[in-house]
Order: sequence, then structure tokens, then C-alpha cells
Amino acid sequence: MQNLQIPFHLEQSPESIEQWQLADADIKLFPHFLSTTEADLYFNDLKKHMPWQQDSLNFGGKSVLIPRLQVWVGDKQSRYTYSGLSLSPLPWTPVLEKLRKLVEKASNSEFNSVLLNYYRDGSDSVAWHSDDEKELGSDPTIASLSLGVSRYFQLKHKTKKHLKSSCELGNGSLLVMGKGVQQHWQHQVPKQAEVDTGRINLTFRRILL
Ligand SMILES: O=C(O)CCC(=O)C(=O)O
Repeated sequence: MQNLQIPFHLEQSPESIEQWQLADADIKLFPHFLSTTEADLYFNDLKKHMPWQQDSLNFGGKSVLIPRLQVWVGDKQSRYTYSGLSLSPLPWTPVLEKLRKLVEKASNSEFNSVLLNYYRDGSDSVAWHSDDEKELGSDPTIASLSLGVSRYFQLKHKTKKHLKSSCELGNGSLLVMGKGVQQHWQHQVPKQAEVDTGRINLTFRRILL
């Protein structure tokens, strides 16, 4: 990990940012936040060096493996608990620090932790949920960086049931989920049988200490 030559990063021009029209929410997509060369380097480095693990969640007293691998990284105090799973953070690495700085600048936010998800192929997924745990505060900004193969990202409104949206999150894209997204919407990454390569997603978060 220490040997990764950090690639040169070009600033985004305002025209390359897509403001997404989503009711009750503020969401922005930078489709080419990282160049393909940068994104490939980060993907390969993280895939190889992160201590990926497949955690289990408790459903009605039964322990079920989640359909993806993950790692939780952050400042010392930033414990995170979701669906009964309690994660204590691994320390920041130079590569993740570098990505955090780039993402903080683009999203105009500060983060003290990141959840890395590794979807090994299209049979890995994440089910409908919102990131609305109390340690994230009432209306958090979460910045989601995608590396590797493109996957669908779907959203549905919690109360206005006819409202749905989706996009593809490609290699090097950054999705900034701002005010209202977690409060009013749920999201998921569905299974995609035709996908036979991997994707790593990093959601940068701020845990209230
Ligand atoms: O992989 C993604 O794009 C979404 C990940 C996600 O929903 C999460 O980490 O809470």
C-alpha cells in the first residue's frame, strides 16, 4: 500500500457535475471524478491491500452473511453500528487519506470515517436502506466514490411511493448525497447477474463523537 504512486488528480470543471433532480433532497453526481487510470490504480490497490471481511447480520435470531465484503476505517472513536452489527474502525491508510482529501474538497464537507464495500461480482449487492443511524446525525452528507465495474444505484422515496430514480455509478464516479437523501429516500445496489467483475464503493461519513 505504501508504494502506490498517487496519481495526478485533475480538478472537476463545474460543467462536469450533474445536479440530479430528486424531490426533498440534494444530490450531485460527478461522473468522472477520477480518471480511468486513477480509478483503476486505486481499485487494484484497495482490492489487494484492504483486510476485507464478510460480516453477518442478525435476522430474527438467525445470523446471515451479508452479500459483499467490507471494511470500516476511521478516526479512533468512530464506531458505527447498523442492523445490529457494531464496527470499530481500522486506522486511515495513506491511500484512504488521499481519497478523503479529494472527496472532502469536492463535496465541501468533512468526514472522519469511510465504509468500504467490495462487490466481488453481480451476485453481491446491498439491499434497500437509508444511512440514518443516530451516530450520523439527523441529516448527514455522505459522499460515495465508486471504483471498478459500473453498477446500478436505485432510489425510492420513503413516503411518496411513486417516486423512484436510478443511475449507473461508473468507475471513478462520485455521488454526493446531501440534505434530505437519507431522511426521505432509501437506496440499494441490486444484484446484476450479467456482471462478472468487481466494484469497490467507499462511502465517506461523519460520525458524531
Ligand atoms: O455501493 C454503493 O453504491 C452504496 C453503498 C451503500 O449503500 C452503503 O454503504 O450504505
